[in-house]
Amino acid sequence: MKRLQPPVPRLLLPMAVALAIAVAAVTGAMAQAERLPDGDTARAGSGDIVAAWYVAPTNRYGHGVLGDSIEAGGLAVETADGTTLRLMLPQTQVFEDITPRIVDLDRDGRNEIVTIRASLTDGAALAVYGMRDGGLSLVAETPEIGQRNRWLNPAGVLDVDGDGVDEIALVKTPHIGGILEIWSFTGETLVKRLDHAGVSNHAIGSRALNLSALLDIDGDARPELILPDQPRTRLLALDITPWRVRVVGAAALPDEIGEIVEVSASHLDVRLRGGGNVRLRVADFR
Ligand SMILES: [Ca+2]
Ligand SMILES: [Ca+2]
Ligand SMILES: [Ca+2]
Repeated sequence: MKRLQPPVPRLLLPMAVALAIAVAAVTGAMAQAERLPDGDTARAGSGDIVAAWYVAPTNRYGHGVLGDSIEAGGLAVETADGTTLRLMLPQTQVFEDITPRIVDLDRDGRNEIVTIRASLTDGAALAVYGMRDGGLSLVAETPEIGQRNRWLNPAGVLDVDGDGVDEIALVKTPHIGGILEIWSFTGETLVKRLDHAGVSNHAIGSRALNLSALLDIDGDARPELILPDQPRTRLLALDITPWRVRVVGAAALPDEIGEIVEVSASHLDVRLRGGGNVRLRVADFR
């Protein structure tokens, strides 16, 4: 004869379920608040968003080009009044990035958060977030590259056409034949203006994403975009005008670039991948 389980008191079962749900909710909230382990907090001195960082570490993508296969499932911001807001991605996406970038692209006093967001099936897109109607929302995005495990890395912002709104420079697929793309932000969308092959601003497996800079090498008060060539052993000075790119200078490096660590009006300091730093002056690009 089958032994009967002692009946669970009627009130205890709902309480146990409620407790389990509450524990799951707290655990879930903690997981959502947990920071990306190798990410930093971006900060801004003015505007509606004063800080931004990635949260909700996840290994659901497994591409692993940024030093580990832990990417972020969410974006957190702190607003000027001290409120923390979080935006969680669907399970089909991650932020394949380390630290978000805060910039007021259109100088309207509302900061844009520029991110690298990847789809598990279609690879990376550049996605811009901001405060809309009191909440943190997607504002504009490029199309995804269209293939899993394809990545892109932003290279900087500059107002190419002088309309008061910064364009975004990015390098698509920097590991397998990088292509510089320039995108204009309209406030609601991103519009591609040009592309230019033969550059790279990331070494696969590296956590260093800053391999580009703005530097006026010819003294015309318009900065050139400084970007490594495909082997990353030369820095190219690119003059970008609406809408074309010209290589107007180049400086050779003794070793592959690791990262640009300092930029002034007269020079760049470059950390080499194999160790050691080198200073490149404006004249080195002529
Ligand atoms: Ca803005
Ligand atoms: Ca512009
Ligand atoms: Ca210039």
